[in-house]
Amino acid sequence: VISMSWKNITLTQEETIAIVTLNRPKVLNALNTETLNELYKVFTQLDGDTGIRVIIITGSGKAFIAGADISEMNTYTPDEARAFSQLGHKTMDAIQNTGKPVIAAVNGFTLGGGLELALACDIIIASENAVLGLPEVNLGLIQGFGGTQRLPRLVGKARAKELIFTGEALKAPRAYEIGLVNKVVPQEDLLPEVEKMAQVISRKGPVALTLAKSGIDSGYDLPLSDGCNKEIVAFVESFSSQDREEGIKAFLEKRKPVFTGK
Ligand code: DAK
Repeated sequence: VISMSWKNITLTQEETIAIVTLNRPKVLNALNTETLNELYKVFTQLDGDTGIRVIIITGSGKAFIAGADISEMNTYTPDEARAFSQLGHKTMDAIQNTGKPVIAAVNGFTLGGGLELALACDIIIASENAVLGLPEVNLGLIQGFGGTQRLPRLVGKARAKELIFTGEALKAPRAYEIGLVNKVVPQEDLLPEVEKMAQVISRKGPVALTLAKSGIDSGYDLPLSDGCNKEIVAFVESFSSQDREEGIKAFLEKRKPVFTGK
């Protein structure tokens, strides 16, 4: 991992897994401009780091992220609001579009921009005490970091409208029932469980993971036949990789593969 000092986040590495932790616990890790800029930079760096196979994002203290920073937004002019929303989208896109799987380990309040950030990740695992919602209407706002687009794609239009119109937050078990989170685990098991899943994923072929991720994401909005055509192209690409050569060779030689991500 390229080491750099960050003000609002910390970056640690365990083997090939990077853990990005939001670290402004005094304001429940609220996302201000500086934090979004740091997240954008760290995800861009991790994307280019061949030593990293999986990225985990979590929050320090009693929140994952309690939303965009309300005190910073308080004084925004419409132009500043546009710039802030664009920075947020750029950051969420950097998270969604990295070729590496990203798991959100949501450990408490996951509200507003915090849930929008989790929605840009590939998988969300929640602790039992997590609370997830989009409360922007309480502030007379709508979502600014992709929530009106990513939430309906994940849980369906009617459920997304209910959550966005009422602003009511869901407890983790209900979030699991509607497919918003992949799994709910006891609070003390959250990071160990997420790391376990990250380790499983980190042993798979990196080229295949990248192609599978972009295939699912880019195909999702297309007609089925167009998505399937994209799959053919991606299959050929995986077939042409050294990872595929090694993966099949290792299977036939009854040993574990050593993938290089090439
Ligand atoms: N921003 C800034 N500070 C926050 C914050 C936030 N989102 N959430 C909490 N804090 C601060 C609190 O002000 C408090 O600071 P002090 O009073 O100690 O100085 C500290 O964190 C601890 O919070 P509490 O004392 O309130 O803690 P509690 O356990 O009592 O309550 C809570 C936790 C999460 C229920 C409560 O803090 C809360 O309701 N927070 C606000 C949650 C919320 O409404 N989040 C959504 C934010 S809106 C857009 C771009 C983006 C967005 C929209 C538009 N455009 C550019 C158009 C996105 C909007 C949002 O995310």
